[in-house]
Amino acid sequence: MTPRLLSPLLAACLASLALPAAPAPAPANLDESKVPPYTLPDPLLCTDGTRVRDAATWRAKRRPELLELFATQEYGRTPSGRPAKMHWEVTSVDRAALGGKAVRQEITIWFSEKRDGPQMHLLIYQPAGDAAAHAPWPVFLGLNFFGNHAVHADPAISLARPFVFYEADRYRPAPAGTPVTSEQRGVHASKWQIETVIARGYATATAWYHDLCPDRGDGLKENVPALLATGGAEERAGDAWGAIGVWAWGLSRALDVIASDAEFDARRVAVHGHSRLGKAAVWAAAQDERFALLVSNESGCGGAALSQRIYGETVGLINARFPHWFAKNFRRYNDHEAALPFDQHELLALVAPRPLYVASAEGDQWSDPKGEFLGAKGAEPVYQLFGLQGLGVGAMPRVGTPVAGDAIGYHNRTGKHDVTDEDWGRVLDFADTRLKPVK
Ligand code: GTR
Repeated sequence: MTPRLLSPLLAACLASLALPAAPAPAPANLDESKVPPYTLPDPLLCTDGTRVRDAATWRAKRRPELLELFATQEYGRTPSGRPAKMHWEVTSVDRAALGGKAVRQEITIWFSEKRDGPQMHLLIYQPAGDAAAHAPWPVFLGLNFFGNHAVHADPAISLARPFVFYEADRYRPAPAGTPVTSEQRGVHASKWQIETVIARGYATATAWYHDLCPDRGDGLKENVPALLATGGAEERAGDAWGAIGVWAWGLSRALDVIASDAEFDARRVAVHGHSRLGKAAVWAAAQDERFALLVSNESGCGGAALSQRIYGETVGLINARFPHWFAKNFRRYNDHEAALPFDQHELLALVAPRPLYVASAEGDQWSDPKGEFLGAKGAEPVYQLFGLQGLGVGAMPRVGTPVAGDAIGYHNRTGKHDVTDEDWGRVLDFADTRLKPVK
């Protein structure tokens, strides 16, 4: 569990914020002129009023304090480390996959000794052939929405256990017993760009997020949260984890497995995620310093976007629609964002000094592109403690113009809520100079 580090005064203060009796949340604001005035908390100001002036104090004092606040007030506490009986096995390998360009591996990770118990299916592609001389590979790791078979049309990818099916880009619960069919292969291939990532000299690893915890109201009663007995969405303790915490934990378990394979460079694993899975990636990178780089793609509310702007999706709206995503304590801040003892720029700051890329889309105002830019910008004072400048720009760049300083990159592309080849191109350019082999 994360350590208990809050001052008794702050803890008492937070506990006194009663859980409201769930009134309907205020509707979303999408008008910049209606963003209320707000003061962002200073990431360098400790709860005891002292100021952080160096990286050592940040690490020893302020970073653990913020982690504790995010755990207790937003995402819930993360059980520490991997379960004692976790084990894994490579279930398939093809050294000439994708027409000889890639090595494809599938690995099953069981979270207990029970082979019929909670398990996650990891799919990894890495460059093959002559390129193999460049191993160990840096890795992009991220969870997927629709099952591993959706990230590429490769017919050899095992089909996920189904309970959803797809119509073009949509999904809904399938009638019991509906099989996943091969037409669902590759439906999200454009969001993964696997050939491109491999051609650029990276491995790419993914698992279906439902393997960890199904994304529905009662999902916290299944798979990993059931194994660890952390409680259902309504029954759990106020600071017990929600689904985003479980997904973030799963990313760390995937990293455990990747780090055990000498073909991958455990010091160069980037974690990435889109939307709700972007929120999970941010929380994973904030907690687990083994992740060498973070990519947040339109992670929005509860991800990279500032909560206090109250623009697009809000704390109240997200908790009403997804009561299983965050800790129950987060509901204290429904329509009450000013009471938050932090804002999301401080979550991004927990990634420092590791490189961070925040990607937004102009057509995705629900995720608040400006709030995401300001989240990245607000993390800069912590990067500066490490002698890094951060973004290197003062104002939000024009749509379609990426910016990148020594440690933080940002773009706001045209188009809708999605992950596109443009997003990947910018991210790979950023990673190329920041995930260099460590000599
Ligand atoms: C939306 C939700 C967002 C985002 C998105 C997604 O319905 O409001 O927070 O997570 O789903 O994951 O695609």
